[in-house]
Amino acid sequence: MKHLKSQALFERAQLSIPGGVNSPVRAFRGVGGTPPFIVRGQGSRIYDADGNEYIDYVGSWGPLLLGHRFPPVLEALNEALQRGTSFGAPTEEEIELAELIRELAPSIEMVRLVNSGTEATMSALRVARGFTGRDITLKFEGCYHGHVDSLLVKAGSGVMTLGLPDSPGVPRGFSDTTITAPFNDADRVASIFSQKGDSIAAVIVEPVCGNMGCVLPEPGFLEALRDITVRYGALLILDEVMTGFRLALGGAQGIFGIKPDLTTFGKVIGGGLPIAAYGGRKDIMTYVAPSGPIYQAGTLSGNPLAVAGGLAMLKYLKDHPEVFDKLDGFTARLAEVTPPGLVCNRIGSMLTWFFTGEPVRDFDSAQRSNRQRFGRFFHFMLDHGVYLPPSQFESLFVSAAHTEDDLNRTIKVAQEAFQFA
Ligand code: KE4
Repeated sequence: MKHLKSQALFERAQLSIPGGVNSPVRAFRGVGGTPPFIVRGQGSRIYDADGNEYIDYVGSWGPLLLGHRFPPVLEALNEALQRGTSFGAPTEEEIELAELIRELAPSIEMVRLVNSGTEATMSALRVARGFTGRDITLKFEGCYHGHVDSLLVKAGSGVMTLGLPDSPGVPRGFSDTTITAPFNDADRVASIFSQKGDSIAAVIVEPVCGNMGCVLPEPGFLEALRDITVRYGALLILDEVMTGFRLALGGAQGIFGIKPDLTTFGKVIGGGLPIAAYGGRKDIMTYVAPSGPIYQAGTLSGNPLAVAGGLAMLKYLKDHPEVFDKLDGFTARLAEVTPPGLVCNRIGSMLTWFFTGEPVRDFDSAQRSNRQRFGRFFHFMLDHGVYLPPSQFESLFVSAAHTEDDLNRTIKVAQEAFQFA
């Protein structure tokens, strides 16, 4: 494959944009090489500046559950565009989207729309602290909740990919308010609560991790978090920015039967437009300004175009729940390609191939994967037209736009790529 145009664009981009990208993980630092500059997408495919075509398993890092340029989303956007792009005033469509989120995710009694997953988790934490009057947050190593100052502590995703211990610029006072524990370690959580439980405002967790690669909760882990937060009067925040409306209509909380106090959403609910949300118990959410004293705001929150995209996505998923079974079956067949000696974690349309022989159940075991082998695997796949997330510590995403042909080609290339890597 030729990449001359992308190489020239990447060099030019680095003169004006840090690392040449507007989000670090896009720079291919985790796998080396030059990121293709994408010019368009259609269904399951993306096309780069050199005319190369790829089967896309990144899907904009999760939003494109229904593929690129999904017609109902495009139609909704075009219709909204005829009426304007932004008003900074309430609209009926924001009510519709809030009502639909409440209908599909029963733990949500009230919801506030924001513009990114980071904004959603940052706001949810502030609400948890304000509601409980406590300052401490418990998060899990390898979980990533956006670039919120206090959560950039042993975070996953790009932080893990770049091997950054944490991020400079986060004042000690912020990181001191965050305690971390290994994912799937309920005993450690219990020990932390026995010492500090009365000062913990919230536990925030990805119910299924996607940001250290795909790592599932072991039986009883999420239930243990629910029990202990109730016992100590702390809030349980499920960060479903990635899993929400991707793993199931009701998200991971529906699959695992966990009722959190607050939930954050993003990605899928915007259908590729910048939108996210946080919400949950009404008695908590009424503390949010202007109904309560906890301040949170946003110029473009509830933006009409983003809301139109989100409504089209969620309405389609509500009317076509069979999509989730298709995604699960498709991804299961991908998992069957995993060669002996390697690990594949997957659930629904999320999957990660780990280049390790041991089970991957937390940050430490994920870290022991062979990044060099993953890099070789990644580039073999890319050179053969299969575009995976450029990091061992991310999850790939299957979309409803992927076809039998996509699957068969991906399986064929992956079998060769595993041999090569
Ligand atoms: P954003 O601020 O990037 O919209 O969302 C942050 C976020 C919060 N919570 C979870 C569980 C997330 O996965 C994310 C963002 N996910 C990464 C991919 N692992 C976004 C990709 C990127 O940083 O460019």
